[in-house]
Amino acid sequence: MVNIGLLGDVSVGKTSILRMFVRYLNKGDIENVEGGKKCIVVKTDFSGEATLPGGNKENKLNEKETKTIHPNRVVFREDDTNKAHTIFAPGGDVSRAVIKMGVITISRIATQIIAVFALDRDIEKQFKFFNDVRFFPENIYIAINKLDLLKDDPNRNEKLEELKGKITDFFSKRKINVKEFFITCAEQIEGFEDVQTYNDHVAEMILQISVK
Ligand SMILES: Nc1nc2c(ncn2[C@@H]2O[C@H](COP(=O)(O)OP(=O)(O)OP(=O)(O)O)[C@@H](O)[C@H]2O)c(=O)[nH]1
Ligand SMILES: [Mg+2]
Repeated sequence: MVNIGLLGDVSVGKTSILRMFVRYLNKGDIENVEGGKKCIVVKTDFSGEATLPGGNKENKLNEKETKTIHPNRVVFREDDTNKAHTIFAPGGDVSRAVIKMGVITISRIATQIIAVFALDRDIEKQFKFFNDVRFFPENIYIAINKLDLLKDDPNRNEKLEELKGKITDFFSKRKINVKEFFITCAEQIEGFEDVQTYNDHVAEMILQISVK
């Protein structure tokens, strides 16, 4: 049994990653990804999601419509071994005490942590979130999400490598080792040619970390 915690700053896509994973399980697509196998959703809890007022749906992906107050949770089971795993995704707005409580709780009960970063937000601000998290395992995983935002960028690989370097440095100062980077897209973005590949990475990441 693995408890995975998805941690990261506001709006980096933690809840979207979790929803994407559930979609792969519900549709059976989880069997077709790299390292895939049949898994069943046991339980989902997205009840801690609050709708924000004034959500204008026109520019859906840039307009935040919901925010996680109480941690989202998904329990799933591997069909062959019957092992169950839980994924938790607390909110990122730690300026709210109730959300911060969720982050602290999950950071303590998680046996594996995925630190989620997004390509559309200032990296220093995203690091600041992690300064408030005190309990960390020695080894963590990193998801760099919203890869679609670099879809037409000729310097995509250089930018990713630079970001990976900064993230590795940041955590190594706290004696935390980055085990692996996953580059993801947690939404079904129209007009993004490689969307399937990077959606698949969401499923592959969670599967790889839990099924070991
Ligand atoms: N373009 C793009 N948008 C994304 C991606 N993943 C998530 N989003 C969008 O980013 C916004 C925030 O997503 P959430 O999943 O709610 O982020 P979160 O990290 O759970 O936010 P909090 O829980 O409030 O901290 C939403 O509008 C999502 O549609 C992605 O891969 N690409
Ligand atoms: Mg969320």
